[in-house]
Amino acid sequence: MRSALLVMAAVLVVALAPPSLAPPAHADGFERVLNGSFATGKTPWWSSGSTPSQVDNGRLCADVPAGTVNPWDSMIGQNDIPLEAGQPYTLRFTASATANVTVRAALALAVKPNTSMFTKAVTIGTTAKTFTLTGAATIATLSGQLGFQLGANAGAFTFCVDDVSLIGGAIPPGGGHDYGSPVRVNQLGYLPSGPKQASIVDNADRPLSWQLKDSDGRTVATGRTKVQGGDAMSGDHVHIADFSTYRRSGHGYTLAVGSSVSEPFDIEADLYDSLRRDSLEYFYDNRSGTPIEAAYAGAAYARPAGHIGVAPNKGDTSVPCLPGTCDYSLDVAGGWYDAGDQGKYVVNGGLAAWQLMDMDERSWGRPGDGLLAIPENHNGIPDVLDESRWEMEFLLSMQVPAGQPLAGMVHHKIHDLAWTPLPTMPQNDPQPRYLHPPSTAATLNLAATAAQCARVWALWDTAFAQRCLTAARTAWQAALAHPAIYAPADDNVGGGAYDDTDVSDEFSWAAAELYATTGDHTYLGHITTGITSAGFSWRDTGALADLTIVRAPWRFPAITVLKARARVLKVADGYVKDLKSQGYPNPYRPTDGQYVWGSNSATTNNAMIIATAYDLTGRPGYRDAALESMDYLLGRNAVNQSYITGYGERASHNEHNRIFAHELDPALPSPPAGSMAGGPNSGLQDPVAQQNLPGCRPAKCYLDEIDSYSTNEVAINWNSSLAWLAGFVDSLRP
Ligand code: 9MR
Repeated sequence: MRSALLVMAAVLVVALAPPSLAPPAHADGFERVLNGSFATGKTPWWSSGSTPSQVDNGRLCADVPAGTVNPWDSMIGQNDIPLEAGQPYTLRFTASATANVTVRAALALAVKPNTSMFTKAVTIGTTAKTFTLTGAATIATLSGQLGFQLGANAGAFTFCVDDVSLIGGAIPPGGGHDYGSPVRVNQLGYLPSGPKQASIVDNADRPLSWQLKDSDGRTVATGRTKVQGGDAMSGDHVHIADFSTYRRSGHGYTLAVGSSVSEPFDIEADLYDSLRRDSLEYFYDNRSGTPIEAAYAGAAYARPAGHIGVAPNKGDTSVPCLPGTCDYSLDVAGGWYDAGDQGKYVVNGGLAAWQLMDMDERSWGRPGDGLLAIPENHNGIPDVLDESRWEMEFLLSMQVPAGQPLAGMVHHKIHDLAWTPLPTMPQNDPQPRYLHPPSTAATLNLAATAAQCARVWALWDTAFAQRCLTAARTAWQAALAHPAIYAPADDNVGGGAYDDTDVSDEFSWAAAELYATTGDHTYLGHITTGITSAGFSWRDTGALADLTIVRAPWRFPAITVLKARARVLKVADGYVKDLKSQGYPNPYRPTDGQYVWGSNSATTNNAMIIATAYDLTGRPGYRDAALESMDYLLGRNAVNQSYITGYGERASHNEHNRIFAHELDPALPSPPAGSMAGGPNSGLQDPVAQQNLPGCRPAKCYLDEIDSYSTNEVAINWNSSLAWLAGFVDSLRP
């Protein structure tokens, strides 16, 4: 049967027709190619390294070199095409070349073992012709590849293609998602003394009966749901079951509604103990410039040091500026890799380091040393400070040295010249890396975090604290002298842009940190921002001024503290209301109805503000909302997904990452336990999302696929926020 299918798949019909003919009979199927007319440029089409390609007169044209041996030595193509096993597909395209050549159109698996579904040779001449080829897919995958193999022809030539279409499949684009049980719970579990709720997708407009069952299937509690109703962000009609009064610890509970049963969960006081450690140990696994040792990370995550100036690496011990921008090099080894890429960015690294240092300041150095599996865990210093110092040292190294133009300013970022493929281990990255020009935002980020560093390290290492303070003051002065140097939005090849053209919030945050550390009144007048319902992110840091004020209130004038406190509570109240107003307990409810890139970090950052309100007031409503935010992240959501690797039955594990690229190479691990996926994103900025999520409601715009970088990346500033929240909920233990 299998071989019969394969034979059928190989039988292809080739028809030649002029481009103007009416649509063929297959037009009732679904289009699977993105931008087949090249109307929006080249993306997401690619060409192999030897084959430069560009859009020319609305066609994609590739310059094929002479002398290639195999057809696949020179290619253009498109990946991330969803294919269904056994379904017929019709490929249609119009092509011409500067010589008479043989070209193979191939539908294959883009990932190992690169199985071919069909490959057909056609002869292309100098006059444009339209070709129609049909065949069947043999494998169900979201990682299909349509490729034009241009190699193994005699001389060099140019090949141009237009109006590419691949029609087929039964699942409509955006459909076919299996979200499992309609009964959605925190798949890790609940605290015995905490709120315990489930969200149930059901169209009934009357309450439904629920049963809480223990691991033996015995019913231990029953009740009726509350009809929450239509949920705007997911489009689901949702009921809520509340079993908070059940407080007995145990493993393997389930919640049943009718014939539907939830994923299993625990009720335990130490529920968050391992998550608070795993979410912090994520940073060790992402350290640059040092070997990652099996003794700490586990054998699967051990790897040689990346970017320490050893071939094929071209960084990071002596990194030059982008040509023409300055004429020195800096040793910027160390720090954490940002995300799925191996760039290092000051504004993002700064926020992540800030959140870790804030964890320490919140807990007064407890629980301290020995918490984490990292090399510094027996040095008498809190591990969370040790880990944040790994980044802090890198941030300090990005400051322009004295005597150079723009001295005291801070380089915005350092990253590869071009994007590397997935997977790429850091020690194998052959790309040249450059320092990108200083920006005011990066400079103020260093001013803020280095001032905080001076404060938290004063107790442990006065020399380091002093180094941080000097750097912070120098950066502040440099930013005042150069208040409007912005990182450009289009500097996004080989690394992210992290562009920001409003730094009034960074000035305010840095001033708050500098004042908190020094008590120097010159900074006070520069604190101009207060927290608003917009929350905070790497780009919008104004709210952090208020968080610093309420963190160290004795360092600020009483009236400043009173006002900051009132603002924090007001914003937290709004988030609690947002959480309660939704079918799934998310403290993030964007007013424009669109989820941002990294929406899960909006959830955790907003939950951090709610948790801060709890620290300030002790009101149980804030504690419960912070816990329920964890419910959302761990599975009580529109896609029944735990967004945290290693936690929950349906947990994300294919996040976009060059190191932990298990989905592409089974020999590599998935991201380590305690990694948080970016989460649903209305923007659909990557081809996998565009292929599989068109029309998605905001809370459902998510795919656990490695190529979906706009919904499923990991990042240091997201994990720092998760770590903060995990530390908070764990600290609620009696
Ligand atoms: O987190 C960033 C998000 O706010 C932006 O919208 C997005 C596009 O510019 O970039 C995100 O940051 C990415 C960065 O540019 C490169 N490294 C991976 C980051 C996470 O996706």
